[in-house]
Amino acid sequence: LQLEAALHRALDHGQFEVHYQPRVSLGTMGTLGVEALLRWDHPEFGRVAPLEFIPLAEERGHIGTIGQWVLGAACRDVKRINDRFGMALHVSVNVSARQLRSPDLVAQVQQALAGSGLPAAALELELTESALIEDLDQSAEVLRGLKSLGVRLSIDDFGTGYSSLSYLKRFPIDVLKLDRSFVAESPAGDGFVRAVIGMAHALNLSVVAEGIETTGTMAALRDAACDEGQGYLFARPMPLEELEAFLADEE
Ligand code: G
Ligand code: G
Ligand code: MN
Ligand code: NA
Repeated sequence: LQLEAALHRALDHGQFEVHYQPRVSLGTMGTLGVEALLRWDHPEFGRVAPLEFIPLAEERGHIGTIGQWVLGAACRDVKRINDRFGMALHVSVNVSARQLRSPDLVAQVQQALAGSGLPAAALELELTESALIEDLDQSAEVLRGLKSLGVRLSIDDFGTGYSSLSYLKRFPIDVLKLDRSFVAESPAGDGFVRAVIGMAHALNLSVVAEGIETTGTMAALRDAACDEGQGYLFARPMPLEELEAFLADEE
């Protein structure tokens, strides 16, 4: 209850910050983009985990306002980085089930792009399989609206749910993100991982492996033709200033 009241005021009190985790090409090892991950630091409760406050925000109807703020901040920050470094990084923003059900999502995304000047092709929205299959017809309609703006769409946490690829026939998905449990449990490069990557490629999807922590895992995924990686081996999620230092180092 206390947490809910605090969450209600968090935006106005400037307690949210977007952190960014690099996504790296397994071919060139260069950074291609970043995932936006929301952080909440409360003066009393300290750092509250997204796994705790995102469900609360969804339940209490705050996710729309928070989600819009994240979209705006992420587009603005990455536009600034691209201008400053002469790069063309993309940014991925997580979209929860309730956001996907909202009639405002397409307009919010359009507004974040227009307000920042970030090209639509540089924005990716991460959706989960479970959110998509809640209502297949409504999801299909929202996804069509999002695609007509020119943004990219990815399936997040792949390997944790049904892990069906069949719905990809009806949805315009561009990227498959393998969940870190899937990456950790399947000895990378085993038949299962290879089959999923092969199927994704046959469907013209690009594949990102999450949660890469060791060079062994990275090498095996690269051998399995996985396109990109994300994980502590490359970098942790970090504030904007640290990301700028990270990119400056990389140059
Ligand atoms: O860094 P990590 O603990 O941050 O993130 C945990 C989970 O919280 C992620 O799986 C992600 O799906 C979710 N999450 C992080 N930031 C956001 C956000 O801005 N919006 C939504 N909807 N979920 C987020
Ligand atoms: O949205 P999603 O569930 O995919 O969010 C990714 C989560 O994974 C975030 O909480 C992020 O902080 C976390 N993460 C990113 N890289 C690693 C990693 O290499 N190891 C572990 N354990 N967690 C990671
Ligand atoms: Mn994600
Ligand atoms: Na994931």
